[in-house]
Amino acid sequence: MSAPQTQNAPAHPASANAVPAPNTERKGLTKKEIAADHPTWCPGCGDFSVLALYFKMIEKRRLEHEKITTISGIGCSSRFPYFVQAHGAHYIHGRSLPFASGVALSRPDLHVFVFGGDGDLFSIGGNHFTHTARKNIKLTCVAMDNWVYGLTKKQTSPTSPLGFKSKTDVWGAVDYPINPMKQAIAAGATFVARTTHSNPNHVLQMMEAAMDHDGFSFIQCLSECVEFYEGAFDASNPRKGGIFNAVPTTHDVADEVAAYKLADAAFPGYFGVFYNVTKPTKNAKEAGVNAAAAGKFKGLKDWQILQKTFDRMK
Ligand SMILES: Cc1ncc(C[n+]2csc(CCOP(=O)(O)OP(=O)(O)O)c2C)c(N)n1
Ligand code: SF4
Ligand SMILES: [Mg+2]
Repeated sequence: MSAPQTQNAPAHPASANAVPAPNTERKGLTKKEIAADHPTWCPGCGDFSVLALYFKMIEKRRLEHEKITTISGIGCSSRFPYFVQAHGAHYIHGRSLPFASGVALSRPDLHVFVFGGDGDLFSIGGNHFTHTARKNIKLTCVAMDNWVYGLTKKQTSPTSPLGFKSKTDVWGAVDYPINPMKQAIAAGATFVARTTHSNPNHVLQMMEAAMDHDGFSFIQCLSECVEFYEGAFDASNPRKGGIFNAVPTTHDVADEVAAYKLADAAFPGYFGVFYNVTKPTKNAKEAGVNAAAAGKFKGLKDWQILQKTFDRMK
């Protein structure tokens, strides 16, 4: 039986991390209050759209500054946290996910968002992507995929198509690109969705659904680099003569093989939720381990627990 594509699987009962509750006491934040520095992206860059929709989601869901964290690596897209007036970190290239995992596991009251580029998440950070997904750590990871290294001025990225001419492949890329959707499904991500900067309502819908998911949620968001890969995504944009194919309503989001088949469609492919299942998160499992350990050491001070541990090692 197929489920509606935007329907979220119910939260796991043992979940340690909650979806941030909408703030009902304080005045909701406005875009003006959430926006920090003026974005330094090139005029027309797709990244503006992703940022605008993130602001919109914070406004719409009445999230508080202190209940979200925005984390990134390095790249044009990874400048993201600079532009958000909330807690966050612009971390090391490719290392946003391990940093974000630490935040998510130690602060169950927050929702952690990671924004990164195709190079950041799938080249230097590819290993971290796989392991964060398989551990099902509750956070949302948005890959702002422009099929190129933008910040460093046009090198081939892991998602650049065959034949793409860049500074590292002057005669055209010869390496087969990776497919982020297949990569995420195969790695064990429990929520996998695809969207594009040129469809703002859809970006917002996917971000909200990802945030509501209890587990590792991944969104591939096509985000055009107008400077180094102009027109890359025209075939997916009806305003440029392309076609925006929504995931068929008959698609079963709990069917991993069906999700993989959707991911295999040739560009422009499909947009929407490909995969959405509920599995215990690492957050919930670790909380269980911690609670069991705390029960054993009831009434003891921290130094006494430490002493006991050292004594056991003798
Ligand atoms: C450890 C390390 N290696 C390489 C770099 C150089 N570098 C910075 S950003 C980047 C790639 C950016 O591409 P992507 O992640 O796709 O982001 P975009 O700029 O396209 O948004 C590279 C190779 C770096 N800053 N640190
Ligand atoms: S170089 Fe490309 S990705 Fe970077 S800000 Fe400019 S348009 Fe955007
Ligand atoms: Mg890129």
